[in-house]
Amino acid sequence: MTEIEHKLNELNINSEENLNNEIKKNVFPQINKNETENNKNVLNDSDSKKENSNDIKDNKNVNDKLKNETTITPNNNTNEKKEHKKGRERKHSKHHSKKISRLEKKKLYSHLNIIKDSSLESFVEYILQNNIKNVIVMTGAGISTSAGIPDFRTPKSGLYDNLQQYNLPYPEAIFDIDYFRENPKPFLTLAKSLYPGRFRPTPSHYFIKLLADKGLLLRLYTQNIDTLERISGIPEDLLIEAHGSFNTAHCIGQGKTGKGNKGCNKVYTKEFVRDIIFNDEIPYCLECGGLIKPDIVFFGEDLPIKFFENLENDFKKCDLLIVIGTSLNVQPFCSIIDLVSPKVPRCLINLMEVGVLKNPHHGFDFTGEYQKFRRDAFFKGTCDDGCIKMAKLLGYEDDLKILVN
Ligand code: CNA
Repeated sequence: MTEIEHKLNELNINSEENLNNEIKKNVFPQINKNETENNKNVLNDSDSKKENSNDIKDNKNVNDKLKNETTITPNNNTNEKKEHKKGRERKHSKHHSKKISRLEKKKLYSHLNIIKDSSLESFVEYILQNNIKNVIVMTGAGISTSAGIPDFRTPKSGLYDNLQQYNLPYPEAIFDIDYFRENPKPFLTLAKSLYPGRFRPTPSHYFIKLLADKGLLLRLYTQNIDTLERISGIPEDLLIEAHGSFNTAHCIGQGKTGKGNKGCNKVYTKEFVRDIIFNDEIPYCLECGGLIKPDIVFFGEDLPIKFFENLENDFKKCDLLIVIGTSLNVQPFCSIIDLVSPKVPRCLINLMEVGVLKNPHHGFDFTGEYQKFRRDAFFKGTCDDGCIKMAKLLGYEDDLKILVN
């Protein structure tokens, strides 16, 4: 039974409805910590998630386990036994308490090294030597910055550093559903700068499309809302827009008609909404007068059903995970990297190292110090450089060029 099956069985998760809450409460223990105020199914921004209350307990278990496994066996030479009894006893008890580090253990037992080291080259070597069929790619705003769309958190260029003009009570308010109902203007103004239509997919998007063309892509889980995955031609059934997208919009009520109106859910196209917001007006429902909101998941809203419908099976099947251009700061998305089996290789392509929790079960472990199997690789650089390099190492360089051009 895989780790995820075991976890989900233990939790008795048998309904989709419960999955979101159960994952947050149990599969991702660090989420509990973040959810002091809001216990609903929400997209939860958690800049502080990286501290993990399980660290101490987990590390103790690991050390206990290593201690048992590294016990020195008594020497069989009887004479030596007699002559050096005292000394040996001292030695014996000393060795009993000796703990060897994860790294030392990996030097001794080569099967613990799924990939040789944390380089992209070693990661690709693994792909070439194994029959990889079910790749999951997880992406964030970093794959679209070279298209001209700013991310959230990069200092200076990121959206969070450029919100002064909106006079917000706090930066995240721009994506807060309650704030939007009261004051939709800031989000709609920002939406104009992100709205689909003006931007082209990047080499990173096309690299993922290439994986789909090669029949290797099991699923792309993206946090992005810019629809560039669709434009690159990644088939819709392989795509999960975990935080929604501008592709559609619907009536959420209130608006002109006041708080009593809960909305009629009427669906609108992105073209309908675009024409209105590009005229600096607020889109209202033609049926009930409620506010129309692009189908982007705001803080305080549920993730799309499609995310939960596929999560369990996908991560059970996954035999390779590639994470590109995300700060891994938003829950529950950031924690799903832990759902693949502990032997499945994972690669992060990002400007900076993220998602390292120094924990035997959670987060990345690029140094091989914390988790049982060494399987994580890191390419430090732009998403496009990392994807182009990976394509080259895989022998897909020409195919990628054709797609990009
Ligand atoms: P983020 O928190 O802003 O993190 C982006 C990460 O990408 C950071 O670690 C950066 O260092 C890294 N990065 C930025 N540019 C590059 C580059 N060229 N090459 C390599 N790495 C790079 O954004 P996340 O996606 O992690 O956060 C999730 C939020 C962001 C989701 O809710 C999205 O909806 C939201 N968002 C989406 C878009 C978009 O759709 N393009 C734009 C801005 C924000």
